[in-house]
Amino acid sequence: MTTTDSGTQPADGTQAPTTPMVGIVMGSSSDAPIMSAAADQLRKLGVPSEMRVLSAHRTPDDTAAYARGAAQRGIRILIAGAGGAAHLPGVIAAMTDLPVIGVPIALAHLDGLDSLLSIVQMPKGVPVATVGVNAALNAGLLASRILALSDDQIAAKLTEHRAQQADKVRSQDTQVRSAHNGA
Ligand code: RP5
Repeated sequence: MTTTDSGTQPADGTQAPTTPMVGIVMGSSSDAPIMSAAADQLRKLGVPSEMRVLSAHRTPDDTAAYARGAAQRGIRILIAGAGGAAHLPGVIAAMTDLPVIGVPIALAHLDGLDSLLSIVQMPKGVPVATVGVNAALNAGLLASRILALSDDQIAAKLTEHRAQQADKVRSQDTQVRSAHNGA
């Protein structure tokens, strides 16, 4: 699946580039309800992405092929989510020089602590930038911030996003103050 922001298409009818810049991978389709938040956030910021189910344990050869070929296909950042013995982000980081963002997924047992520790405690020399448990939205934002260093359009959308976020909190502040302080 490739997702792009149709709102960024030029008015002259030409197609904006849709080559995925971010690869979103997950260990099982059961992770998709969480990981789709990364794709949604990227789409809102006009960042094309692709999604794959690849398992470090169950399809190790496919995972290796994907990790080794991603940079050559134009992927700039990888977001990898997995739960339990969550080795997918680390295994991918071992096979590419692209930045890898890990998303620990909470499963039925251990509340995601197992996934978090599996992803965050990487050995020296093989970094994975780990976001919070189930925090796929933040993974999408972090990937966008990295891309924005060399892309003015993404940078502008991020600035707008942060301003909208601030507006929401200010409006909450107004409501709470009015309800509790009578002001
Ligand atoms: C992990 O095992 C996957 O990332 C998923 O979070 C978990 C459970 O997978 P399924 O049993 O739902 O396929 O590898």
